[in-house]
This record gives sequence, C-alpha cells and structure tokens, in this order.
Amino acid sequence: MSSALKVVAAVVALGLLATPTWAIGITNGDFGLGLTGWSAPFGSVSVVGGWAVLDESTAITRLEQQFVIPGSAVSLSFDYALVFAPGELTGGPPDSFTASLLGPTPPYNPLRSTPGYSDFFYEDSSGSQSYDSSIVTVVGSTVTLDLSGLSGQDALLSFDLFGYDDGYVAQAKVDNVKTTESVIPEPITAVGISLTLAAAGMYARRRRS
Ligand SMILES: [Ca+2]
Repeated sequence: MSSALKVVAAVVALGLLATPTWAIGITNGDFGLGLTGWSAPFGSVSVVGGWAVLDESTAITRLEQQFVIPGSAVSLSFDYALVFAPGELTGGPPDSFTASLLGPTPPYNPLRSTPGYSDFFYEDSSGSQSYDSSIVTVVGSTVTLDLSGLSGQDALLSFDLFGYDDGYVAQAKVDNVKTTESVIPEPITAVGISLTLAAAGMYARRRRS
C-alpha cells in the first residue's frame, strides 16, 4: 500500500470510528437470522416460526432497529398479527401495539406519525386502529408507510407492545419488515425501441425509394 493510500485508509478508519454508521435499509427484516440487526431494550422478544414475537411480559415490550432510509425508498412495510388470550386481571386500558418511525437520537422526534401521536400505526385489544390514511395503508395484515421526502435520513423503527390489566395476555407478531424502492422506468429500453422503430422506418423508406 502506498503512503497516500495509507493516509486515505487512516482517514476512512477515523471516520468510521467517529460517526456511528447504520446499514442502509432494514437488516434481517424476515427474522431469518433470529434477532440479528434488531434490539429489544424492554420486555420479552423472541423469534418463533419466522416471526418476531413481542410478549406482554412487562408494561412495554419493544423491538427496534436503527437504519438509514435508502435513497430510492418510497415506502416501509411490515406484516403483523396480534393475539389476545383471555386470562388476566381486568379493569385497565386495552393492550396496544404501535409502530413508530423516529429520529434515532434524543428527543426521538417522529419522522412520520399520526397527528398528535408519536406512532404511525396503532391497534389495541378492542380491535380499534388508528393511523393517518394519507401516509399509511393497511391491507389485511400488511401495513405500509409512505417514506416520501425521507431519503438518506437516519431513522429508528420501533414496534411496541403496551400491556395492561385488560383481561387479555397480548402477543404481537411482526414479519417481513422492508423498504420498497421506486420502480425506475427504463429510458434505455424506451430509447432502444424508438431507435429500432426509427431504423425500421428508414429501412422501409429506403425500400420504397
Ligand atoms: Ca393485557
């Protein structure tokens, strides 16, 4: 390695040490590698049958991942399932599941959310859902969040299960967490077609002449 290259390598190494760098896009969003890439700072989270499972073990069970929103990402989506098994004290508010997209450092301001809340998706044990339909679509068990304008930003994706004495023991399951990138039209192919058509036209004209 030349001395110039060594200097470059040292600068790059220092840069890596100085600033935390997160992966671009979601890592291990299908949980095929267990909880690799994810952290579970509160409560009990495990991987069962290919799903990340948040159990109502404490007041808050959380599964989160820091990542960089890809430059061409247009949306973030995940599959979820909520299970509420009878058999608990009653009298409290309903257990609830939320998904949030936050800035990755304090004060963790939401990057996208339901107005007045920090999450972009909410569902509780009464079956009540809350989300802003201008940024979130829910089709069956798949939730999709619009990421327009957030390209390249550092983000913290957080799934939370809030447990209360509502008569049910809750479980929230999450799978297939991913960002989807825009489908870029193929100008080269379009140009290729028009060139081919132009060439065919020229050929036809030449035959007529
Ligand atoms: Ca409960």
